[in-house]
Amino acid sequence: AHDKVLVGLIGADIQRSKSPYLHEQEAAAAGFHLHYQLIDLTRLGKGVEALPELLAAAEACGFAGVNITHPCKQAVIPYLDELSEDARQIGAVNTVVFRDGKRYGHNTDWSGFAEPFRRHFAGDDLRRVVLLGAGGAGSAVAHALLVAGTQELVIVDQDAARAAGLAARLQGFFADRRVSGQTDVQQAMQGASGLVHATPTGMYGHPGLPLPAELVHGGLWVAEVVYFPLETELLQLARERGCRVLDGGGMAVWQAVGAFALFTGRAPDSQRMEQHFRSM
Ligand code: SKM
Repeated sequence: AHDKVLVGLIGADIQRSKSPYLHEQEAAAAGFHLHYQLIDLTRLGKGVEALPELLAAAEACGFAGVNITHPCKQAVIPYLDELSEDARQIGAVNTVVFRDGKRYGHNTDWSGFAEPFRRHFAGDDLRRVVLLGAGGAGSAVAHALLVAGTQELVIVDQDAARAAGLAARLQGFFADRRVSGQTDVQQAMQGASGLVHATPTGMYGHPGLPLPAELVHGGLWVAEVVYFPLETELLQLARERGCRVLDGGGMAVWQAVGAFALFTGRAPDSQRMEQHFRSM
């Protein structure tokens, strides 16, 4: 095929995104041309209100689809024709496919977390999992943790209403589990079997630990969503304490694996994409 596949990313402040490289390298390795265009609201001096105009422009230009990131993952929903069941449950979209004049919304963030999680922590204790962060990444990860079989999920967020709201929403879809919201991390961690971190703390520009160090002990498994840097303060501490750990790189790669397949209709080589990612 001599056609070039056009895809992109709509969001604010996205100049450091690794998506262009990940998608373009994978297409090149698979023997076709793909261009991944950053459509950066910050650069354009626009806000989420520009979404309908930017979606229409991408569609008119023949894009196969676009990824959607902060702050547009919820705002994009009214402009779509159809939503996948998982995107509907999560209430957020990170991948829009344009096909036959229609816009289809998907969420590959949750599957992006679920796949490396399944590979890495297969058979680990899912009795009581604490999730830090009820924002965009947190919502997708919470869904993934319940799909993976978590019995009791405790969602901690400084914003009590946000934690409780996400918990109530998910409880409705997973009636046989226990899902609760909480602001007190110390209380949440009592009896926890695993810990997942989905707040910005630990990212470049937001240094620090997302919970008191004394709450991290060797009996926990610890999964991180932050991937910039890959080795966060939390992961360093968890390793020192003897925890089994999973870094945020897996989710970053696997959300792209899912989006690439949706955009192009071809299954990418996930191992090759992971190698590309880790060599960046
Ligand atoms: O959900 C992903 C999105 O698909 C791509 C992205 C990026 O390139 O920064 C971040 C996440 O929101």
